[in-house]
Amino acid sequence: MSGKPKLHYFNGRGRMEPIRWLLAAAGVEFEECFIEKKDDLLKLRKDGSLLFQQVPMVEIDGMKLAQTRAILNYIAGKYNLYGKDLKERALIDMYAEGMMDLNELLMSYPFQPADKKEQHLANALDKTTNRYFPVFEKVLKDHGQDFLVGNQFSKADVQLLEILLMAEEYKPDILAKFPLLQVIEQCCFGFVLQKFKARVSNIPTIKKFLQPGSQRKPLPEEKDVQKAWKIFH
Ligand code: IBG
Repeated sequence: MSGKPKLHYFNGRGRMEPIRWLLAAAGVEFEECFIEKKDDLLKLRKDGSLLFQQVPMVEIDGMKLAQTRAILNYIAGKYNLYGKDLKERALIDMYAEGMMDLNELLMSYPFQPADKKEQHLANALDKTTNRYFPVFEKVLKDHGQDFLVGNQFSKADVQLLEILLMAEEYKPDILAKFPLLQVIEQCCFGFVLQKFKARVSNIPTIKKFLQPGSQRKPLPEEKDVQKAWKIFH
């Protein structure tokens, strides 16, 4: 066995993508075992490999871990991306959970039925702009540090960059909007997040993951949605 973590999921973003991001950020090489058809999923279930009969599943350090958040937390703890004490961990969890909620909204857009897609995207982008991004903008602006928690790179920073880039895929100018009130208050909405994006994108492990040919997955196309649908439903 290679000793590298082995990721079991389909060949697309879905719920595995934040795990790929976090491992890449930690500089950990990983293998991927793609579920191509329903039978592959059924085989894992039959093996007893899936605790709740679901993926993502990650083989790491002799365990078969299920549940996205548990997997992320294990990786974050192991690679020192989870704060220095309980209070920092609580902040990281709080921010990361907000990002998971937003991630769920954005990531599930391609999987919506045709007649619900437009409304789903409008709602997701409204929440992105008016609920979630201002929180992270304010946190960074208020403490003036480079990273969200404890002036130290953590899993919250990795998840924030992933989601900033995903939101930009849907709305390229999402960080460049200046709501009127904020202009009057001379508070440049998006500016702090843009700087954060540039800074974190330049961390060597992340820079590498952002290069073409990495294990980062693209936005799903309709054919990918159909394929995933057949496997999981
Ligand atoms: N709480 C679990 C986690 O976070 O790991 C949920 C896991 C989950 O829903 N897994 C799906 C699954 O295995 C695949 S991701 N379904 C089979 C079953 O029987 O429940 C599905 C998904 C895709 C794209 I694909 C976007 C969002 C979800």
